Amino acid sequence: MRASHVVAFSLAVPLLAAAPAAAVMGGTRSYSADLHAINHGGSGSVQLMQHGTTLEVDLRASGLDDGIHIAHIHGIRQAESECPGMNRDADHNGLIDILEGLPDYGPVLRTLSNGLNDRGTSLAYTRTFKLIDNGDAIASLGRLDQYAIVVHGVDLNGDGQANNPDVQGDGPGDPDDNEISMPSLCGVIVSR
Ligand SMILES: [Cu+2]
Repeated sequence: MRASHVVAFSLAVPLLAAAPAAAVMGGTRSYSADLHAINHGGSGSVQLMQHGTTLEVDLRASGLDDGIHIAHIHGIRQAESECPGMNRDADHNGLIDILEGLPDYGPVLRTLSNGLNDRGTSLAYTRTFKLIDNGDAIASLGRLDQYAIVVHGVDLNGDGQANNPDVQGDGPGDPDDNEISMPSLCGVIVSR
């Protein structure tokens, strides 16, 4: 895959400027999300521990199509972030692509994946992110239970790998045939 495809994917989902937020007080907040299949199969769960400005994320998933699986926290601050249903399939191709799902889960707020290196039919990682909420207008996420987690990567051409950003060869700008950005799992973050 050419690097330009990754750039195009990133630019397709611009980070919205978040509204100024109250600073997070001390202590630890715990959250979780059950991940459900959007397009093909699979399931998973995510545990999130927020200690001040540090976020520890433990993500488990299985039953995915083999290939590249990028994961993000999606959302719009102080708006309800949910997971899309098939009613979002605007072009009636039987898939909810990344743009069709945006009204529900919102834009990318935080990338959880390790570049394009999270691959396979299952995922299992624990990662720590610093300065996840440093109180300024851009980086502040506030409470995480207003967001959703989306795992991407669906094998659309049946070659056994979710790795092609332009299956139809009509240019990478159209998300309806992008195996890498195609959502595979989505889960709403809740407090626990
Ligand atoms: Cu995403």
